[in-house]
Amino acid sequence: MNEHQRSILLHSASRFSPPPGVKLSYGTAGFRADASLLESTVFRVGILAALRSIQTRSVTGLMITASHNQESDNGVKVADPSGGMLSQHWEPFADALTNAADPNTLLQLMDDFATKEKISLEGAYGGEVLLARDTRPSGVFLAEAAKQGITSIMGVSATDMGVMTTPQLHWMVRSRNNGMEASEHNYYDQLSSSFRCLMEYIPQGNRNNIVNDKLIVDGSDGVGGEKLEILKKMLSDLSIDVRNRGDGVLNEGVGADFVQKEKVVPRGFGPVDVGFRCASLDGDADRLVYFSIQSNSNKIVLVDGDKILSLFALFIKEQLNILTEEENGKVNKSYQARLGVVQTAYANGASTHYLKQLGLEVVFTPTGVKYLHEKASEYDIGIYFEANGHGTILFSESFLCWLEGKNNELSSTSKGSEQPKAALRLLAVSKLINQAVGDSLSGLLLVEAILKHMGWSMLIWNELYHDLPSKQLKVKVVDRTAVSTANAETVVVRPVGIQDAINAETAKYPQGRCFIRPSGTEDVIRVYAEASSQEAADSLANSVARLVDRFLGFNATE
Ligand code: NG1
Ligand code: ZN
Repeated sequence: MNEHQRSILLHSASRFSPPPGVKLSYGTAGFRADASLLESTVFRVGILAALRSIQTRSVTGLMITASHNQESDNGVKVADPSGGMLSQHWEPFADALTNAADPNTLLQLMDDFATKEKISLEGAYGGEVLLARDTRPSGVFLAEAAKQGITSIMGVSATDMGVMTTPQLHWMVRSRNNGMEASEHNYYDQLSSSFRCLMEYIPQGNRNNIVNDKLIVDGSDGVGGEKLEILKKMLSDLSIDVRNRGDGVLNEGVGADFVQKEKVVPRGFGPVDVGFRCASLDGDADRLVYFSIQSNSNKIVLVDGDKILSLFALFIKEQLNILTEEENGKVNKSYQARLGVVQTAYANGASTHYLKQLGLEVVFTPTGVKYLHEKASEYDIGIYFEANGHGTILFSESFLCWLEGKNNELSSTSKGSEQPKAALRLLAVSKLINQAVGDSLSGLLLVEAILKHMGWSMLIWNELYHDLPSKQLKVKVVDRTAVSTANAETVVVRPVGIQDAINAETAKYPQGRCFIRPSGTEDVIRVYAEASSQEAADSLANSVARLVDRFLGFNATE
């Protein structure tokens, strides 16, 4: 790098010293920690996002959020030019950059990386980073640090989008790089118009059956509630009551993570809501779960990411079947779209069984949307979801091209038949669903559209299959990196011996399944157990948590 660039960086980096003794790592959701520890990290991630923009000659994104974590935490992650997560081969550089002890070490790292990755630091290319934050108060000073980091790279500008949901920012990055307009209004416009298109093609028979009761949404007191308020004004076929719009404490007793893990009624909901369709978003609105409230109880019936995935898969399969159905005595075989479903070990066993029995190809990846997203992109239509409600649908360019062509051909030759409608529905889904990243707002509109299409209540949807009872626990350990896993996190390879002990415990329970893995976002080992009854799942999870403590806990002797 030239002297001018060097002096700009030395000057700005000296104002953002890393807190002593803190080592952070770019996990499944970027860097996360108590907000007070993050200023220098966010500054340095600003630098990283700028370098990535220069290297790819494209717009990148920087999002400041700690999603479902408590309000005092914050985090930062980079959106790649595709709108997806930062390319994995940049993660070690992110770690090294954030943990560099002083400005000179930082510059040396940058020099080495820039040479290796052929990134010009001479200001020759005008890069751009879109920057946004969730509603956490700490986001304000962290966004300033990010701007300083981005603009300390010559030729790169920071465009502050203000308060956005994580998926909105990813959508904007993707749209900008596809040469499309990418304002917040464009986002609402695309979602609402594709939703209207799906409404238009609801089968005649189901029109009278329309599910017209209102939907109540828990905004987790985060950014999702206020954005949904804007979006809902653009929809005429849907009545939405938004609760927890930001007047209470973010993620405290509310939100998708709370609802999915605790399975109890979130704050702001009560007995008057019994019988209604309810949904919860998380703090940055990239997760979505549905639920209904049981009468005379604070328990909920949870309709999680696995069931949203099943609903989407069912609908898409139905449209594909219509498109390839026999017409005039011959099967339309012009395009065999590969439809794939991607899950993680957290997917309820009953959902996997259901999807396979529909004849779908189901594959597994480790936890973390970057893995699911990558796998899903191998299909013409790849649907992925984590049980916690994070997921989306990806369409291949070649399939969308074929669909456009099919639509043009059919609209002239088969007017009024179901085939052109199926093509239009799939095209509308590809526009409604956020293909950059899981998005609770677009996911919610797709769920609502499909329920109306099917003429289903939430009760019928929930009956697609019955979840096996499950239990999740977390165990604090001395060093979570002591655990390493294989086979999409279903088998522990280190520490030696623990997997045999888990197997022996699991074998005691009918339909038992259990695995452990180190969390990528918290300093804990997570335990997941499934069995034929809730008592059995609880008991299996507890026994395995004790095993984890014995092998890795603070009193472990090995
Ligand atoms: P970790 O902390 O690695 O389990 C959690 C979620 C992931 C993913 C990330 C990112 C569970 C069990 N894990 O990761 O699925 O969503 O956060 O937000 O829900
Ligand atoms: Zn989130």
